[in-house]
Amino acid sequence: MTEHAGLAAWVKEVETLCTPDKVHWCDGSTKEYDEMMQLMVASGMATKLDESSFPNCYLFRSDPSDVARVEGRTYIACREEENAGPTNNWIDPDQLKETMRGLYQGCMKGRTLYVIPFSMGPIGSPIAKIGVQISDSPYVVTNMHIMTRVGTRVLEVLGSAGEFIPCLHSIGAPLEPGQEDVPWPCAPVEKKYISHFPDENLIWSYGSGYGGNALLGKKCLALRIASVMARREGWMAEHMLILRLTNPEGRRYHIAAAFPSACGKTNLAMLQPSIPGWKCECVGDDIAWMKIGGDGRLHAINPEAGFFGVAPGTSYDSNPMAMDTLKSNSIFTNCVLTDDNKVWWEGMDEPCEHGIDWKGREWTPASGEPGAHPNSRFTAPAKQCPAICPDWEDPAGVPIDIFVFGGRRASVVPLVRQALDWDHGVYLGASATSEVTAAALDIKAKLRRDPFAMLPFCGYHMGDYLQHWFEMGDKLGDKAPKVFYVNWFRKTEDGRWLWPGFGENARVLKWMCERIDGKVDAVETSIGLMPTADGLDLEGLDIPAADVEELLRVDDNAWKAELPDLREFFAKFGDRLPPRMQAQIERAEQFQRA
Ligand code: SAT
Ligand code: MN
Repeated sequence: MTEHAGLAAWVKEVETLCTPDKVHWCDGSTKEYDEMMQLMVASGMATKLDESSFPNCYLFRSDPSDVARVEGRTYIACREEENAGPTNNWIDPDQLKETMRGLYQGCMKGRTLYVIPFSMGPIGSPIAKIGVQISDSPYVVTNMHIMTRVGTRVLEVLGSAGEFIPCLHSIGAPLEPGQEDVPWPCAPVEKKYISHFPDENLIWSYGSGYGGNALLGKKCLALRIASVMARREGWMAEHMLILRLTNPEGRRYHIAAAFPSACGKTNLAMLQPSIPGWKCECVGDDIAWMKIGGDGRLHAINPEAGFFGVAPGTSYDSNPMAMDTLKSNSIFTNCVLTDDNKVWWEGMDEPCEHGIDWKGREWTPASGEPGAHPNSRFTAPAKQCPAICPDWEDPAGVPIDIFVFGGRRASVVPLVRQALDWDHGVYLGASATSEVTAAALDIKAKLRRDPFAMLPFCGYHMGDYLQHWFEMGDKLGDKAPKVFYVNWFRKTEDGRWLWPGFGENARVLKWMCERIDGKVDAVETSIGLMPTADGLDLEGLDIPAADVEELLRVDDNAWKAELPDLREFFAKFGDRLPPRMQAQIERAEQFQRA
């Protein structure tokens, strides 16, 4: 319970509206977690995995309709439609609330209402924020235990009048007396709503029990609502991993990097450098909150406490650190259950001959469909990662030296380049583009523009967001991080990878560190500052000189061919496109005309 009158009143109000059978205040304890898991095993929602291979781990199978975020049902309900901008869905807040109140009416009948007090960021950190989620899903409670800091300590920090972000969630599946429950209750897609009311820091989610739709601390609070707060208050909430790189002399560099999905963000966050003497540690794999510190530099915290990672493709080969993290105390959703009660997914080191697929059907490799859903997930405590940075919970955060943007492009975009200056860096982040398919050549692939990897996560007008980036640069001045753009995914015309990726990406990060220390020269080109022929440390790497040349080649004609589409994309922002972005587009056009 709480001494906070505002919180108590809100919980009472929701209880009256949603009419649950019971109310449970979460204390965040291990006992609470274990009891809820036992409850879900008993009800058939969860399967306990083999205790010797996966201690304290559980598998869940969602409803086949409830497997990912629903961007089409996600709303930014600010007062003025204009302020949501062209990249968000908008509904008038009063109207949306009326619709949703209708849905919430009696929606927790037959269920328990859980009150989940949580902190995004180390409890008490000046960068952290407190949220309170109400949910009728025990699956959500256990995931929130891993992904955030839940419990009584949060209520203590909140005190009797502290500020919190109310996050209301229901799976939207009331139980009538005598009605039998299903393993994964949820509402049909046309009744799902993931709603944000940024003018009052409020989140209302209905109808889904999955991932970012339901774990409201993550994308809803830490990105959509926080991005609005950050702009208002002069800080940054970004869809970025955070890592610390230490060189052989012990000098530390902190990197924050944004990539669209399917570009190996989690792998980069847990990179194991191939070059001798260099060490990499993970601070966060998905979200960075950054504030200017007393030293004038930008300091970042990871607001989360766990990893909600895509399972398929994760293996000892691609990401041993993630594999070691998820070995215990983890939750798996929509993976294959093997005959010996372990989990499996496509791309794991060993093949699986027989098991139960994510839909609960018998499965073999001959079944003709993936056994694990492509968006199947692991929820694992960050502190279990062998590469976690010892300072990952430092309330002051880590000082960011370098921003990295990137995307997946088979052609045109070189392995690495440095922005000419801050404004050019903002232009690089804003023009980030990735192939939706893993097709061999760009011509066949569909390109998705995803500025700063924030397209589905920016809680206000993207044009204003770009302006906020420019203004942060003005505030930071010469203490601003240096900006780079990478592409690990270049291919030859016949589809061969040009760059080995994974641990070898440390060579590119090393070049960035040497650039900021002024240790290596760069070549100025029309698209930025490029490594010189011998700029990258390629020692011990078996790669043909011609491939390196191709990886670093600037094809002005190809760049020129992309500019009309980019201009069209930016035109969507209308008169909210910052003049400084306009100037960058014109600069690019001029260069490529010359
Ligand atoms: O489902 S989440 O939003 O938490 C993960 C993702 O889509 O990136
Ligand atoms: Mn993400």
